[in-house]
Amino acid sequence: MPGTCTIVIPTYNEEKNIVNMAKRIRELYPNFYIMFMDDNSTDTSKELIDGLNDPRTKLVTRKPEERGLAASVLQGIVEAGTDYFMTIDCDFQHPPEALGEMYEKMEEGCDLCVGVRKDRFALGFVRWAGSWAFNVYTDLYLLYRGKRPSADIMSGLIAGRTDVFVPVITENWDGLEMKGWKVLLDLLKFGPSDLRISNVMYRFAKRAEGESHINSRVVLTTFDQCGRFGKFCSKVYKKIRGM
Ligand SMILES: Nc1nc2c(ncn2[C@@H]2O[C@H](COP(=O)(O)OP(=O)(O)OP(=O)(O)O)[C@@H](O)[C@H]2O)c(=O)[nH]1
Ligand SMILES: [Mg+2]
Repeated sequence: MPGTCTIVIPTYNEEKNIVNMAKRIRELYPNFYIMFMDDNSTDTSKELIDGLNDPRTKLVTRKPEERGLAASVLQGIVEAGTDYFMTIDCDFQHPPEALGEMYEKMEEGCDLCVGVRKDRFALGFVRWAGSWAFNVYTDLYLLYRGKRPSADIMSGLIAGRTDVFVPVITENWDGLEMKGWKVLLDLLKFGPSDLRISNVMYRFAKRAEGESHINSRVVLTTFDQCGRFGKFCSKVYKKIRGM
């Protein structure tokens, strides 16, 4: 029997994209479940999803005191209840078409499949350079811990087996970075060292509609995920930026 799959989508004020995303996924993958993990958006996201009346699509309104992109994704994975989970942003920077190839990789028997951006320059030079430097840094950190590195640690497009990762998440809940953005780093850091990992290349696009929520805290939280030296870097970064 083919594996069941839930697409977990973190959202905050995505009313301009949310219906298009739900409809596109439904068009491409009639059997997948869709879970929007919404951090109390102040726009009409909830009404729009309710209005779709799709039994396989739901919007979960999260507790306000637990707000966080990573926390939303981690909760979604735990609550998915299917064989596989996949995560994708709601702004079409990740192409929903890539999910099909990732699903095939999961069916072939891998534990984790990572969407790897093949055109990271589209982010602009500064973000490309930052992303590259972080990748090298986190790879070294993961290797030091005896864990598998990743070709694109900053990727938010990932798929995994729930039977592998739900225990990883629930058993390490207190050590996970909830306010951060880089869930993949924690899944690799706390996951088994012999994970079977596949990559799928994809073209990273510009945000379709609406506003970006990224800010310099992403740098801090990612450093915070990387042990004592990472926390030290985070302090230095805060001092430099006067935060
Ligand atoms: N649940 C939840 N989702 C969030 C939060 N902040 C952002 N998101 C969602 O996470 C996804 C990625 O956020 P973006 O603002 O696009 O961040 P980004 O892609 O790193 O940055 P850009 O490249 O500038 O778009 C989107 O689907 C957002 O709606 C949050 O605090 N909680
Ligand atoms: Mg985005």
